[in-house]
Formats: sequence, C-alpha cells, structure tokens
Amino acid sequence: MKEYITLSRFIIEEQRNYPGATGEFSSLFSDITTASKVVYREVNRAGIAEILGSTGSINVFGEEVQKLDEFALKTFVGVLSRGGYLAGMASEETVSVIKMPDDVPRGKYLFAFDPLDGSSNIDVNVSVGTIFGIWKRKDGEGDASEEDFLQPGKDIIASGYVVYGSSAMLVYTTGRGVHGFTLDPSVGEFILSHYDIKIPEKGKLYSANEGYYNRWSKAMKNYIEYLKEEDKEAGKPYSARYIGSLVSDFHRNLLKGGIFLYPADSKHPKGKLRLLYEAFPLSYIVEQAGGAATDGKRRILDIVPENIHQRIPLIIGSKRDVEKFREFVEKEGE
Ligand code: AHM
Ligand code: MG
Repeated sequence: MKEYITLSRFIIEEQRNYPGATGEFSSLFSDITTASKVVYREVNRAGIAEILGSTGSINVFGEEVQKLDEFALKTFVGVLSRGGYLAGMASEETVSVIKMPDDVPRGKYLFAFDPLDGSSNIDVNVSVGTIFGIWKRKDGEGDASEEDFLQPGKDIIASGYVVYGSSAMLVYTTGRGVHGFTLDPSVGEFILSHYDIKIPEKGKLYSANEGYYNRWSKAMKNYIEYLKEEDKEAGKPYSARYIGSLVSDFHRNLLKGGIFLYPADSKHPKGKLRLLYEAFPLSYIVEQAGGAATDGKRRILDIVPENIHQRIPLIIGSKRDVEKFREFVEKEGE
C-alpha cells in the first residue's frame, strides 16, 4: 500500500525527537504551509487575477515591488503573526522588524524570509519561491528587535523554501536531514515525495549570470573558464543552467548536483543576495544535504550578520565543486 505521509504528520513525528517540544514549532510549520498554499494559488492564477506587474513602489533595496511580492508578504505576515509562537518577523520587503499584533502573545521564534524570490520572473511564467529561516531568540521578552535577528546561520533551528513551479514543493530541514513535500492539489496537502535529500558530491551544472563576466574577479572568471574546458574524465565541460530565480536554480542543483554562484562583482561589491533571507536558509539546507556554501572566504553559516538586510556573495552547491571554487580564490588571493 502506498504511504501517504502529510507534512503535518511528518513534523509531529519528527518533533518527538525533541524532548520538551511544546507544539509551537508544529503550529508554526502548519501555518507556513497554509500561507504557501494561498501564495501558490495566487501565483497560479496571476495572469487572470490582475495581480501581475509592479505596485509602483520601491522596496528597501531600491527594487521595484511586484504586486505578488506584496501579496506574498501580506499573506505570510497575516497567517503567521496570529500564531503566538513568534517574537517578530524580518523580511526582504520591509525596512524594520515586523511587530506582531497587540492582542497576540509573543513567542520565542524569529522568522526571517523572502516572501517571493525571483518575482521579476513572474510575468513570464517562470518558477518563483518563498525562502525562510527560523531562529530562537537568545534572551528577552516582548517584541523582537533587529539585534535579536543578528545571529549566525549555524544557530538556525529550521529553514526551508517553497518552489511555486509546475507543482508546488516545500523542502525543509530541522537539522535531521532535508525532506521534500509536493502539494497534491486535489486534497490540498503537502505529501512526502523526497525523503532525506542528498546533493551529489560533485555536479555537472553551473549557474551564474554570465552577463556580468566583465565585472567578475579573476578567480571567478578563471573558475568558470575551468568548468568549460573539454576534459571527459573530470566530467567537463559543465552545462550552464541559470533561471534567474534563486529558489528554482538552487532546487534543481540540490537534486541534480551542481554549483550556483552569485559572487561579488564590480557593481555589487558585497554580492546581491541577502544573508538572512536567502543565503542562511539555503546554506543550512545544502549542508544538511551534504553540500557546502561559502562567500568565497568564509563558510556562510559562520557569518554573524551586521544588519538584517546585509548582502553577501553566495557560492553554494555540491561539496567538491564549492571546494574547487575556493581553490581558485586562494590561488588568486581575492
Ligand atoms: P529578488 O529576491 O528581488 O527576487 O532577487 C533575487 C534574485 C534571485 O532569485 C536570483 O538568483 C537573482 O536575483 C538574479 O539576479 P540577476 O538578475 O542579477 O542575475
Ligand atoms: Mg530574493
């Protein structure tokens, strides 16, 4: 008989491994699934729901806010802020920490997220996603402050992402392996489809925006040239795959093996992607799956953020590919 394990069932069973678990984490996760189902429905009907395009406003990073960005933000905040398990939320789309409603008790968890990553692709039916990381506040009570969020990636309690693609998939880890769940739209439940995901030690794919080649460091240029060399034994040349939607690029490389690179460049000296909302959650997942993530010099999860919106160069994927990239950086000294 086919096992049909829902995400909520899986989380309840997983929580039995954590003595003293209060059930708050399970409720948080159940609310994440509710919010993501609502966002998926909206993404799916975006073309007919008059929700495509820009809101006309600009976010904290100077980027245009898409209507769906705003919808995803409001949905996650609306659903999660009433749970009583959060002390605060921080998002790519809001300037400061999001306060929980006055009539809801404050909890111990901190939720950092990118509500709709890759949203500039939405108007052309390319997959987008939500990325999230969960920390426990170190001390204090009441509303979380920005300082509460400045914890290193390695202190994360759980992280995950949802890809809104040809199907919706939620992938997460609490430090006990990475598991993937596919939404069965006929019953509205995320069902376990990918148990204990491991990223191949070495891949055959690389993902980088090669349009920026002339802005790259020597190490980055040399590394990409190296991947293109004809060398059958070393599994080269690698194939280029770049969607321009981090969640989708990461998801594909996680399952197939490969390396994603958004390095620092002359226009983005600190990289483009965000440490809290993108790099930390995905780095925790990739390490749990046997891969690695670096900013070129440091392990991403060791970094302590200076502010919630900090950007970071991100090189992430199969372990041996990330190590090879590091060798190129060490050789060039940059
Ligand atoms: P967003 O969070 O505003 O959507 O921006 C992040 C996106 C990632 O999904 C993607 O990897 C990257 O930006 C693409 O950037 P570029 O167009 O410079 O290649
Ligand atoms: Mg993003």
